[in-house]
Amino acid sequence: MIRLMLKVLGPKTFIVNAAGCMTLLQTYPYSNLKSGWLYTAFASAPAGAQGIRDALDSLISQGKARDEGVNVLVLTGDGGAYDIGLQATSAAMDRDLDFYYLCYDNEAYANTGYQLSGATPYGSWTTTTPASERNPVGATRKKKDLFEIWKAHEPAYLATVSPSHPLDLMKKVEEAEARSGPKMFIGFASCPTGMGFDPSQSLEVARMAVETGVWPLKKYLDGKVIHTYLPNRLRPIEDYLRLQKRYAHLFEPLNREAISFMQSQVLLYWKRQGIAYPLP
Ligand SMILES: Cc1ncc(C[n+]2csc(CCOP(=O)(O)OP(=O)(O)O)c2C)c(N)n1
Repeated sequence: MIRLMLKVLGPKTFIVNAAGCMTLLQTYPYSNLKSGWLYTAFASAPAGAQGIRDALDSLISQGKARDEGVNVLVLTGDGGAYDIGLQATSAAMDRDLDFYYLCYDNEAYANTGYQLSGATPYGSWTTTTPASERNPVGATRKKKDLFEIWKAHEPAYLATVSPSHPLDLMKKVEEAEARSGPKMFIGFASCPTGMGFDPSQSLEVARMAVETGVWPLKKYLDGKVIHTYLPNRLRPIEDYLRLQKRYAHLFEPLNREAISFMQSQVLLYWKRQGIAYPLP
């Protein structure tokens, strides 16, 4: 997703990163990116982005730097976006900061061993929600709806993306480019280590998240939410769950009740969008 995004935005993109797996893309003084990079404290990436944007604008207005159209991009995991950095993100959106934000959502605090985050869905194993006799489900809370939380701020652009749908992703970034203000992206991030599958299945897992309706592809602009990809019919949620070890406890022994609940939640989401998919 980062590669696709940077293909559109170009190397003149300054990345501001909070602690997480992607921090390891840069090990000072080495870099595998052409972009600039600022590593901030966990909760403050959007505040760091404000600093970079202001510094650039100030240098340009003083004639000390040429305006080369440098973009500022915040890159954080879901722990950073949904939880610890939510306040800083809200404030940056409130100030109408002109920046991009990619939350790569692997649905847990992955870098520290896959602990429960606000993005962890019901039924997922994490190291802090292990399935047990007392709690055979794993995580028992609903995933926070970050799209709706961000949407309430009315950012210039907001979209969900998936690496399994690269053209959808790139088109959205292109569309966002034409706008000034907060340009917010939430991307499904397959995590082989935490979710539990072979890395070669990463795209398959991401695609299945979309085809089961678990990960809707949508955008919000000019006051409207538009779904950018509608599966003809939904694949059963089991097809998605069975690919990942984090859901293995739901099948051994079979927990029909939990799986049916998860399926009903997916259908409910789409029903609320005005799309009545039949039970797959
Ligand atoms: C204030 C603070 N608390 C805890 C940590 C330890 N820490 C480093 S990365 C990380 C997990 C980040 O999770 P997420 O934002 O979901 O990104 P991911 O690890 O999934 O890439 C944590 C807890 C930290 N760096 N700073």
